[in-house]
Amino acid sequence: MKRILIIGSTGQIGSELSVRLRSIYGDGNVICGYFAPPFPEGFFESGPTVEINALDIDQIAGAVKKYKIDTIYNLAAILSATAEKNPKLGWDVGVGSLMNCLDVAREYKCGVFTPSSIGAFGPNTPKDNTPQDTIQRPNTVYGITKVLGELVSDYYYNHWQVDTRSVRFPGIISNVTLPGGGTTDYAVEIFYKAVKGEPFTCPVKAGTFMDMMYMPDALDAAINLMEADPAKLVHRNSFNLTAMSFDPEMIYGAIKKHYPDFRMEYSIDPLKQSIADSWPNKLDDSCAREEWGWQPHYDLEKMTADMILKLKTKN
Ligand code: AKB
Repeated sequence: MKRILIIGSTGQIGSELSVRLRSIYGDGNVICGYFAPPFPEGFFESGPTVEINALDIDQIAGAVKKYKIDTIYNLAAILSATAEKNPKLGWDVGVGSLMNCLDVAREYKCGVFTPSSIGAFGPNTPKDNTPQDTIQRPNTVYGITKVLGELVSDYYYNHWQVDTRSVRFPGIISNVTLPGGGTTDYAVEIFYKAVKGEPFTCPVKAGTFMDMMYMPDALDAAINLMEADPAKLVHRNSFNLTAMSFDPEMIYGAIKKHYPDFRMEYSIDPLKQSIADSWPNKLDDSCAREEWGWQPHYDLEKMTADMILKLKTKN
């Protein structure tokens, strides 16, 4: 049975990944590292927790040693728009937390999962059916840290056999914990407004296509990659992934099928628009499909129905 440490377990992905991992590997085998509130309901009662600042290598090493960890999910992140506003913080967290995890993993022989992103691509990357291996010259701090993360993770695997694995997540849409400071966050926020019966102001233009994914598929991706037969992995850091690609008009249209009176207007955020314009429209994720059986279950319509159902139940 795996012994897992999640760093950043209270964030958008961590708060749901921790529940899923505990249902698979047992509550006591998944240690939730936390840094700052807010804490999900029942967080401290549902299994072991440990306070960890991802920039403090001793805290990570201490937890790995104490709990006999063999797998680290490193989810500490400053998302793209926030990192552009505070590049030093973006750089420190994006690079520092990963380097700490890799060094601890090397010493204690752990596997490491790290999310990369569609942000690892840049304006001169092919925009449609973006290949697995292609030009990566991002022009954001977030993207630069993601490319560095991919390369250094491969380095630790090739030189020291650290079992590093990673996916390039698209925008993740979820109904438990809100994301914060991302360029794709609008695709989450729009649902909260629709369910409340309020109009939505979209920060990116019609015609801005980005890859997206519903949280249950994102959790499957992380877990299935970490369970994949290493002999079948040609790539490691990092796999292209997608589940759907849409622009604001398409998600608006999908929501309007449930709420015909819902209204969306545009007020363009120049920073988010410029980041979105530098990212691909749609990735080619065939390597993930071939090497470890990646298969998303939610398209735009199915995700929209489920998001609305879950948010209505929450309100
Ligand atoms: C962001 O928008 O910064 C993230 C991402 C796509 O990596 N959601």
